[in-house]
Amino acid sequence: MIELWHCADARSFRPLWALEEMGLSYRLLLLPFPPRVRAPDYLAQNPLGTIPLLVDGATRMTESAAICDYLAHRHGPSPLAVAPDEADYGTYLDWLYRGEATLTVPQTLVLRYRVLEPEARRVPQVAEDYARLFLSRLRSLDAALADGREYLCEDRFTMADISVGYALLLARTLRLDADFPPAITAYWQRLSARAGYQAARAAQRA
Ligand SMILES: N[C@@H](CCC(=O)N[C@@H](CS)C(=O)NCC(=O)O)C(=O)O
Repeated sequence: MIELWHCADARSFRPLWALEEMGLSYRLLLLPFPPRVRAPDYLAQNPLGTIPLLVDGATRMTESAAICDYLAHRHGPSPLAVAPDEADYGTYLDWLYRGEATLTVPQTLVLRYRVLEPEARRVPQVAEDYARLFLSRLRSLDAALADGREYLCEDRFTMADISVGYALLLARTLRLDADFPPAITAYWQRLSARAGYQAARAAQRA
């Protein structure tokens, strides 16, 4: 049985969403955030203290976007991955990685320096600068959606949409979504209306 270690609405939401989209069986282990501090026993499972951790037999993975691609291949074949012989393979990999490295990382500075740190250690200037950086990086997404496409690759929903969709979910949590361009708002509404997304939200509530 696949095991996913998860904190509500954290990056482990990507693999949770992917598991639901694929209809795979899994066991969800919910932790308080941050587990490093509030569930120190978890360090025995993942010395980084970060989530996600996916355990699948002898496989242990801690990168959310990589886990999505892994699930589609190891437990596929699945249309949620784009294969090397498809036209959008490179575009798929770019969005899969960009969702995390380019779109989520700047938001983590906003989260830390606007929300998580105790009042005395908050740094409004850092939070504001990285919020602006995130919003400027959304230009690549707005441009990709400008031709009216529903999803990022191959005219179908893929793990690339989950990777980028999570960045948009985090932006909503941080209230950065008021500045989304209309095409991104519509894209987000499409993603969040999916049964797989709704099932993942229900799973983390349970
Ligand atoms: N690049 C990793 C980042 C994992 C990560 O930093 N997760 C955050 C939650 S969103 C975390 O566990 N933070 C708690 C900590 O650093 O102690 C991924 O995409 O999974």
